[in-house]
Amino acid sequence: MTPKPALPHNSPSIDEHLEMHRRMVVTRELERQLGALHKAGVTRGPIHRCDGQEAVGVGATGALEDRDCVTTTHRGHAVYIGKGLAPRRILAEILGRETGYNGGRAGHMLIGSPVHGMMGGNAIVGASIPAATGMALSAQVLGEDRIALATFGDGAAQTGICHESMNIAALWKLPVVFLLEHNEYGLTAHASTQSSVADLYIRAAGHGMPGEQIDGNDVVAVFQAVARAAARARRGDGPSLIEARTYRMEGFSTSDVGGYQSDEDLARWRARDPITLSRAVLVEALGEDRVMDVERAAAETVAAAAEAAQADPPPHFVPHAPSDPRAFATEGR
Ligand SMILES: Cc1ncc(C[n+]2csc(CCOP(=O)(O)OP(=O)(O)O)c2C)c(N)n1
Repeated sequence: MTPKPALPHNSPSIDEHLEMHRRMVVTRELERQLGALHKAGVTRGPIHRCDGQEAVGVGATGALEDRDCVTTTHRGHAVYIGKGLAPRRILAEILGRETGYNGGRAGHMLIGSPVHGMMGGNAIVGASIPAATGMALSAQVLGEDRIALATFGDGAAQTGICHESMNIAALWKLPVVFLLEHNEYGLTAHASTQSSVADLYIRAAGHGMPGEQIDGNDVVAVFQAVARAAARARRGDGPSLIEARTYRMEGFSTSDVGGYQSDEDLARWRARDPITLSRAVLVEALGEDRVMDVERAAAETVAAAAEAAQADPPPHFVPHAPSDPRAFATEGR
């Protein structure tokens, strides 16, 4: 039997770390802008913010190649930014403008950009998991050198389709990484009311694949874990499950009135803010000025993007023939 090549070095360079830091700050600023735009009545429908969870989506996508495919959930802004989508076009999409990635028709939960390997957020809980599994099957069948990564929440981890996907991925050694973003809540229900076990990574053993639990607020730890799992998938050794422990710092969505998260938990996790943790390491290595410059530029980019996107035109609707029943469905909107 040919010996397996040694694992590549899995740590990000300091420049890669700085770029992930920048992307986390962009994501945080995006969330703040969206919160303000929602309050001002500029956005339609609820928005699911990922404040405090930026390290998961950004660190994971930082460890992938551009050609790799990613699926995400209703809370996917960090994944969009991590995969290289532009804040201006994300905001335009959320504001329902023609310049958005999907012509202003996707809203904030369903943004996709196949050229970036961003194969879509998904509002159906659990649905990002079989979608990525299918993309991994496609890569395997076509002999293409790319892997798929599914991000999903602890609520989604309780769905049947999650286990069906993991079972077939492990059986067929599909090149997929299952990244469980455990933020302790599904809607307003704490994870302890939804799962028979507290540590969800142990379920990997039941499917015969490696599983590990990591600090989801440490962007370098997320990068390293996903890099290891991606290398395994690329070697043809099959899937892995990574449980990234983090915490949801805002409500379930902008419609959430809150009151069910304890002040102690919020304070404990606020002290472990992923951007603060990352900044400390970077300031030590690169000096405060360099890091602050990057953060300032990131905030300016998002502020300018929000302004520009609001001035963009609405989607161009093609009128339907009067006999087309869809014409009635859009009447009066
Ligand atoms: C199949 C399905 N069931 C229920 C819902 C309603 N719903 C939307 S988000 C959510 C909770 C999801 O929790 P989790 O997977 O932990 O993600 P989080 O919101 O914490 O990021 C539920 C039940 C849905 N969108 N789809």
